[in-house]
Amino acid sequence: MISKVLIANRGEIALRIIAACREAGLATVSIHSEVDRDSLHVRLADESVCIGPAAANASYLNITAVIAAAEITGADAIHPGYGFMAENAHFAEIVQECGMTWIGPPPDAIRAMGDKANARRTVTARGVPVLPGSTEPLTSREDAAAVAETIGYPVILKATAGGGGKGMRVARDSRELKQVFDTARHEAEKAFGNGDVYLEKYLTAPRHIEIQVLADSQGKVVALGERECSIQRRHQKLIEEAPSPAVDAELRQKMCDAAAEAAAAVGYVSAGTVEFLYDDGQFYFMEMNTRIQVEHPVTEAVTGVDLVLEQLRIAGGQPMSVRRRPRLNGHAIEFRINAEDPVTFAPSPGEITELALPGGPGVRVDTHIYRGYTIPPNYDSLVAKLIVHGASRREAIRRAKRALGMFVIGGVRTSIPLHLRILEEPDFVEGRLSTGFMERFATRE
Ligand code: MV4
Repeated sequence: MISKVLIANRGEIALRIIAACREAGLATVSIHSEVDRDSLHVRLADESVCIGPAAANASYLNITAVIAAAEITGADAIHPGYGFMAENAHFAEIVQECGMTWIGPPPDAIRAMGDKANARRTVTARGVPVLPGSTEPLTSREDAAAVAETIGYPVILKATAGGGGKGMRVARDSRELKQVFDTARHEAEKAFGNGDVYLEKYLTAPRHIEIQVLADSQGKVVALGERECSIQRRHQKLIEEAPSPAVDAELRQKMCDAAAEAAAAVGYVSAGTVEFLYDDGQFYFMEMNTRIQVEHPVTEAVTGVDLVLEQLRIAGGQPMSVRRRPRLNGHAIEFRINAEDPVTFAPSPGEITELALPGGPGVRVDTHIYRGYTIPPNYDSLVAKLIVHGASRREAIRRAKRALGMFVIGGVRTSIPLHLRILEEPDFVEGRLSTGFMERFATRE
């Protein structure tokens, strides 16, 4: 059992974890950098420790400082949130070696999924569909060209140690493949300290559909349905929804079974997400995110499951409270509200001079900002998540327009106007989504 949780994060997710700890009757410790002294996660936790300067490397990513904060305050568990050290298997091991509970998956499961080529091989062995491609890292341009000839162009080179869109290169023919092979290897080596790359058939306009899973230490794995996350720009998601307009009950069952197999294949425990590409009736495993995700609330809305509370239960050794895959209730959509220019996407940090949050039926806002708060330039630009829930997708869209129209954030530019424009887009309204949506949307004006 655990009794005091240190939250190794900041922003809205730190508040979300504090909320779950309160529900579970657990004490909370927050950590903060020097620029985050006036943050709500500091005020709302039972205790808080300053762990270093603004730069994330010196504070939220400083293992020694985070562990020391836990030791000093007597925390017996650490929740990493998302980003920062959430998928750092080395950190997870240190937490455990220090006698504390890691509120997340086993370090070996993080590692198994962190190596993308290994993840591909591991899930394939369990019958999970993957795109045609190489099963071992490519050794040379000739090796790459030979694999590409057998599967056909276009192909995509991906870094074995990559993920989330970093270190990828598309080749439409053998000439392009020869050109990008060395670049891809060099980039992977520079970005991840590992130059291994593998190759897959490239889909030009797929949907990104992911499955939420929960697994407990009793060996139970439950898939909680999908989220459609196709609306993204430069691998930053903007809008996520559950269920996906493209998924019917039969496909959902197949994808949930595949996701549960993928999780079981690596001995997964805790909340996780299995990402698939979907195109023309077929789905293919892409990668598994071994953390709670930004967009988890849309799954909470349609399943009624408190995913962070389940993470706490599971980490404490209790069985999850979910017996089988929940029936989905209605439709939920999340809008990420960033402090950035809605046209250029340039960050727009600064003081929040005015704030009015929407509410009412079917509206949830997860945010850490308040009037008078200054958004520092050092971290990501997410300032709020609006989650709307309705009986149907149409009702959710109506509620989104109402809530975004009543959302007041003064002093910084935000993505609210962009979301209102997307909501008027016929392709969005009709659910005709793909990872190319934002490009089409941006270049048509
Ligand atoms: C792909 C792909 C098309 N074909 N793999 C991007 C993030 C990383 N997880 C994998 N990604 C992709 N892999 C094959 N074989 C297209 C993407 C991709 C993408 C995926 C999901 C959401 C947005 C995306 C935007 C561009 C490319």
